[in-house]
Amino acid sequence: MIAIPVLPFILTVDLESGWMEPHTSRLERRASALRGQVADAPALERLVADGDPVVYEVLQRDVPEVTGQLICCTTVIQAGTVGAEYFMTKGHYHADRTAGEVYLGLRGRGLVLLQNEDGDTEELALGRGGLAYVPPGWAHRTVNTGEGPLSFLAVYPGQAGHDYATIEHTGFAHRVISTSGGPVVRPKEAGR
Ligand code: M6P
Ligand code: ZN
Repeated sequence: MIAIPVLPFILTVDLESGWMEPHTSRLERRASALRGQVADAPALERLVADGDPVVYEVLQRDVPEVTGQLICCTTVIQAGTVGAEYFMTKGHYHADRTAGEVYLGLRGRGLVLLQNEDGDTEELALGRGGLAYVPPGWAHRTVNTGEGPLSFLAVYPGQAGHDYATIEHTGFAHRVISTSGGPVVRPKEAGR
């Protein structure tokens, strides 16, 4: 494949809202996109029936999805819960397991859940100014544990691709639950 040349460009990222200009794509994921991923499926179906709210959106400046390019995007996850489980991204491995990623926290508070195919798991607290490093081969999901939107900038290799199927099949090993004492990370097997 011959890569289309990309000229240098500058993007403006609003450090509060995460809004990126000029973006060339905008992806919205609604509650229904989390089907099969949450502990409380009936709570999710109530949310879907009640208007299927946007849980998060991704603004991106597209570049060719090839080695050497860097994809830059911002994600804004709304505050909220499905049952007791905080709003979160679907999460994915990169189809190219040699591709890592960095997240720079802009606004709000959250956790990045990570796991690899050897069964290792990690969680990273993400807040304004925090840079979360996702090594190659680690699935990653971001959870908004705050009371307002969580926004962050992501940069990852052009050829990375998104593999959703592998992690949908196994699920993430941990859930992040809202309790009276604050956010708690629980093993998935513990249910709600
Ligand atoms: C970050 C990046 C994107 C990803 C987005 C939403 O911005 O990791 O590549 O698309 O979060 O996450 P997901 O693709 O898991 O829905
Ligand atoms: Zn990624």
